[in-house]
Amino acid sequence: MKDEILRHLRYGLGKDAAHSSVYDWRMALSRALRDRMVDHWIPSTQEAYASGSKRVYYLSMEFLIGRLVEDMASNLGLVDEAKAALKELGQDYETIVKDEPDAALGNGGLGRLAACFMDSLATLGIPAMGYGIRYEHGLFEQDFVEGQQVERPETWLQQDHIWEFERPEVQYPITFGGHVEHHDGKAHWHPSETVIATAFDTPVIGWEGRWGNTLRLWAAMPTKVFDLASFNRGDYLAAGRSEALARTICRVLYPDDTTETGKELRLKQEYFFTSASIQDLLRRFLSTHADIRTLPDAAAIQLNDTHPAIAGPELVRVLVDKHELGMDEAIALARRCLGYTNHTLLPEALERWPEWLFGRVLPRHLEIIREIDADHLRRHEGAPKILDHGNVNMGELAFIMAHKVNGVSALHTDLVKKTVFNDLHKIHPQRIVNQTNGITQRRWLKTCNPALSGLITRELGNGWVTDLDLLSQLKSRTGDVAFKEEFVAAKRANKVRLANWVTETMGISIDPDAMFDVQIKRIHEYKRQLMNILETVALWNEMRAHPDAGWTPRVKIFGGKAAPGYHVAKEIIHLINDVAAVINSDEITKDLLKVVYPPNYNVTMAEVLIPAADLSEQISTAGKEASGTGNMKFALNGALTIGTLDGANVEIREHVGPENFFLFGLTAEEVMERRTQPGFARAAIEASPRLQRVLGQIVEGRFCPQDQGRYHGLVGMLYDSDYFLVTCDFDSYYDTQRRADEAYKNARNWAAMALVNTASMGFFSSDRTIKGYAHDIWHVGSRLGAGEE
Ligand code: 26V
Repeated sequence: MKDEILRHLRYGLGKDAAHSSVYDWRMALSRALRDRMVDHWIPSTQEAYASGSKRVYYLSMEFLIGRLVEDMASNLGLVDEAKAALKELGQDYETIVKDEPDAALGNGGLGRLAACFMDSLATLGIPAMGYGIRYEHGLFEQDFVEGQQVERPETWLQQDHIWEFERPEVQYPITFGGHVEHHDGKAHWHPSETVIATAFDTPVIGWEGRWGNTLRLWAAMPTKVFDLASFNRGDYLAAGRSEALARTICRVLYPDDTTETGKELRLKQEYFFTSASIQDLLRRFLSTHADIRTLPDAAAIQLNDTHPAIAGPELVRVLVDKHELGMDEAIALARRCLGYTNHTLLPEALERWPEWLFGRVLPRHLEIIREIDADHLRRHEGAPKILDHGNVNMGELAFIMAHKVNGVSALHTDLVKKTVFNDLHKIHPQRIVNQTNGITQRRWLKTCNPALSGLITRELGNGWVTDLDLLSQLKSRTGDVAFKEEFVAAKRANKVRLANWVTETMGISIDPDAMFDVQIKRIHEYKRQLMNILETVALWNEMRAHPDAGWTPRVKIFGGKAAPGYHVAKEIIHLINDVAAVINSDEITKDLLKVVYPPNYNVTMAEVLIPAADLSEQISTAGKEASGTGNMKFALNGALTIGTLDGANVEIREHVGPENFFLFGLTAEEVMERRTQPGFARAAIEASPRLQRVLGQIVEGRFCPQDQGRYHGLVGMLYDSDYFLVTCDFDSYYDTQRRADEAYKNARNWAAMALVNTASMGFFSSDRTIKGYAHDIWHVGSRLGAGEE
């Protein structure tokens, strides 16, 4: 390893060791690791190709992969070797690891899920390819200026993305606009714009390098650098048009995961990566198969939400316009390839395109969608339509074009059947299935929490790394005082690590023996960070009134970004920061309560916060969080959950047992019922003197004396509408927090509950999730050991 690092330093980077920076060392180390990856990757790729086995194509607009050095070193079993080699070279492994930018090609849960799935697919030896976009700028970086969020562009590609291989030979034209002519019984699309999609491949190597898959991200290039003919004609704009489109199409990840639907560039991004992926998988298929009708035996295409839903019409277009299949046959064939995962019920996040816009960008696809609607209506009278009220409904399109549709937790799948897709579910009662989300324990325990994972491996061996159910053996250890002490010591070490980081980066000192209470996720009204900060103020009031009442000291930790255009979410951020400033400078409560909100929450920060958490905040309005995956990461790392019966919380509680979970709040059914009662919010506030007081303080400007009206709108909204029922759940949330306080005082018992949480998380491995998809939806198997067959 040492020689390899030096070789890359010298011949890859043109540097000598004496004059190398941390960056140079990281590049050299990464290159050395990548070489080893390739040694696993190429045989897997060859095997998949030679065996002709069915492949999974996971189409996702987002892959939130974070840093890769540690993951790659860990999966290859090279961590110790790398550390030792660097040490001999006078370099520190940790420093080098920290130099890597966090690849943030996603917004949140949906993108991180895709990254966990890639790890599990490779570990399970399932031939698969992830397809996405190589954004030049990932999710914006967040800063706080006087407590308010400001966004800065993210620039990860200003450094070499060391893991990828550019594939200039893999290129496809992607066309937009123009018009369609019909003659000789055929459709001819004459597009007005073209860009070239070109591939960049990152190897994804599973545990112990047993199998390797590819994450193929598409970048856009102009067709010709310069259209000389147009230029000479004096058409200067046309000469640069393809160049301009190519430059914008992969420029930036859309940072809004709810409202920013209906933007033309977004539609072009979606079609760009979907069409490239479909062309690519068809080329691969046709290089070894003669009959296009056997495509479903070779390709399972999974749509991560509706963003790639244009895959249905695109596949039909190629089958009909190029391969001359009949429309009905093409639709049926495409359906056998496609699966669709729904990730949200929020109406504002369901994609709809105005028909006029859609037809302008993709005229041929609009015709095909009309045919799909007609075909479906012929078979199912009165069925919901894709084209409705002047809109193209991408949810209906994905549903109708998929042979299986899945929700991401038991409750969510149930609600998908009862609400958004109720009518379609009645027509196709077998189509909707559940695949509860999962997380990869390789990143979310093994690498991010060496203290705990080392202890577990010492006790159980390392089988849990690929079989998380083995953790259940830890359940018998809840009475083992010595083991529990080590379990607690691991948590404490992680808390000290976090406390030091908070002091260094924010200048706030926090006590590692206080309860670390953490809410990290995108800022959204339905996730109710607002309820958390209101509860914080209520607790502070009580602490000030009775400072000697034997309080459990707490550190309230927040992390998360708001979409740049989401005004209310930004107000909530501002309020949290205003409250933090006042509470953190209060002499009376200084040993009892702190509020910490480090800016720029991302995957890397999660890897530090989650192992250090005692209490995990999963407090969404019931029925709104499709699954959640942070909830699983916390429980795996031995945090207890305070949460509602929402998303996967329901299943987490079943697995850990109700006595090891702090449940509160209305159920999804009660939520719907309560909303029908006029004035429910005002009534809830009037019934809660505690909440009234907190809201009064905020309105009076207690936390913003220089700008007293700042939160009038926010508080007014709670009185008048409160769609997410913060007011209704407030008291039960407050009381449950105090139950958590009491429980925390009994350190032994808390440790036992925490241990049961860790021990019960086997089900939430993304390995289990992927096996579910492979069996129920994709009908693919593992190639592990297949070489010796
Ligand atoms: C929607 C849109 C709309 C157009 C602009 C860009 C954009 C980006 C993302 C989305 C989809 C958001 C849906 C989502 O992230 N759902 C989350 O999925 C997680 C994985 O299944 C799940 O754990 C979370 O509960 C769910 O909120």
